[in-house]
Amino acid sequence: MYILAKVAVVLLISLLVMVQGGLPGPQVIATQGAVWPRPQQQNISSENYFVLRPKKFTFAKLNGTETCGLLESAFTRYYEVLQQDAKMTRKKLKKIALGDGFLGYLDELKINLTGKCIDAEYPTLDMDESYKLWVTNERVELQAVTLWGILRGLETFSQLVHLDNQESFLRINSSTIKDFPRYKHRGLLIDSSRHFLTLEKILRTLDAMVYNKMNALHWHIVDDQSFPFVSVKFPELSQKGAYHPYTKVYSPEDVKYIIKYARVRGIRVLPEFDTPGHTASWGQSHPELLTPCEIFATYGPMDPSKDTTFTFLQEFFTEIRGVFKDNFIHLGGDEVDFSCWQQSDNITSFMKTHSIATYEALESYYIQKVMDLVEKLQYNSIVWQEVFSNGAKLPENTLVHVWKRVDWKDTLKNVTASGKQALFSACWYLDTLNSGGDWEDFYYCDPSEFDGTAQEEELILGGEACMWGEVVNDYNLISRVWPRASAVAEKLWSPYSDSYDLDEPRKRLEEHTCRMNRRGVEAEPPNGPGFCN
Ligand code: CP6
Repeated sequence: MYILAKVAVVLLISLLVMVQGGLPGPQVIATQGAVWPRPQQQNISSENYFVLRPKKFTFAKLNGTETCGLLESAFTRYYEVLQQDAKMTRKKLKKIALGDGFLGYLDELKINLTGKCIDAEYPTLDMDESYKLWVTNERVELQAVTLWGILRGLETFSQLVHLDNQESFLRINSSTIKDFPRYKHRGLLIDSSRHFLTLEKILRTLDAMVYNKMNALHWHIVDDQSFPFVSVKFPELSQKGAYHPYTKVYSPEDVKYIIKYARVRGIRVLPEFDTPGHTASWGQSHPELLTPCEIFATYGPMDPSKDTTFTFLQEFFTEIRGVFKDNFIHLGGDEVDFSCWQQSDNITSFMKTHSIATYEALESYYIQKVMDLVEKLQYNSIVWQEVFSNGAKLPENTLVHVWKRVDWKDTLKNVTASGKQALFSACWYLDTLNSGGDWEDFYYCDPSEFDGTAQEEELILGGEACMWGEVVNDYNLISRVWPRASAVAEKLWSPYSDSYDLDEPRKRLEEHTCRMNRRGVEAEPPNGPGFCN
């Protein structure tokens, strides 16, 4: 009996292996021609399709559509993407008979930009990124009011194009898409202070952001460890504060290049000059800015008791205003260590004469002055949540950036209940690593899931995935961020979903990751074993 059972089991297993064709298949079968992040409304046929002939294909402006360099360069970029995709087709099979559902060749996409095309324009928090896309028998057209909407629509169009099952031609299924973002601020934080990141990796990061419809690069450019930003007015800041005064710095040309590269792709660049804490590198050349700590003979946070601190910052941010043209700047304000202020007799007497009772109030005094001076420079401020919880009086359009994981729902409630606008990052830390599949943790977390009224929920403008740089440099930046940040990108763009079943996004992310790989982004596999075409 026992032997018989054994034989049966062996036979059964061999049968299974034969049916399987020997190799176990990939665990997650990728979708084909699915869009990431998922559009708000989409109707994509699985049977009816067009064939795109890459060499013949053009973007054709509808009568009346204005053009400008930004639009033309976007056409060039996406034309290149299609040529790249075309390289996957197997030439031998080109003459394959086209089956049922073939609707014809798709040789042009009509571009209908109903608004203006302006090369000098910068993307803003309030830009309109909505678009409509028809790829049907009646109409093959991309329509948007703004250039930014056209850019998002071109990305979607390029993702619909995929290799057919026989890998012989580029296929695009008959589709109708109406799309717009759920949140207007969809950001990624990179940290170039803990490790220097080269221009090249920052540009690749911007490319990947485009593929994920992210629109804000939060550049945590300086911190305690290094000051790579080259100031024209205060060159000593990077000369003394960078890891290397010539090779590990961002020259004014580098910064300009990054901002322009981002701008033409519809991405805002928001620098963070984090103060009064996290400022040790400023002290390498300007120790007078920092509070001397009496006990350890070191330096602490910026010294709020001296007027010269603020005159310096006034001059510094005046230069910054001319470089970073977005309406927002991130002023930090997080994790201020009060111990040094506590030790300082000078600070103690300053607090007495100004009737400042607590260190929280002292930080508020400091940051309010900084917010006031950047407001005079026509900047709106973004600040980390401590600035809010310490009770600082925030100017009208200040955004409070919620980053602490503990009690984040309460924090969002408190911020929005007080009428302040918020950005969310609390569960989107890319530096916390879980083996494989941890994009799902990011995906399960949704900023709207706090106990707020509809009006309070409206005050959440979006969020950011955060790639802090303590253990991340040029060599692992891209693969650590992507495709994990893609999960955040979809939370911020696509309609709300409370489903615990991630089967659908899992397959789509599998395809999206392969697509990013093809486009030169070294994204890591999100779902365990598998392969890309
Ligand atoms: N650096 C700065 C950091 C962090 C913050 N500010 C940080 C703190 C905790 C975690 C991750 C990052 N590395 N300047 C807090 C906003 Cl878990």
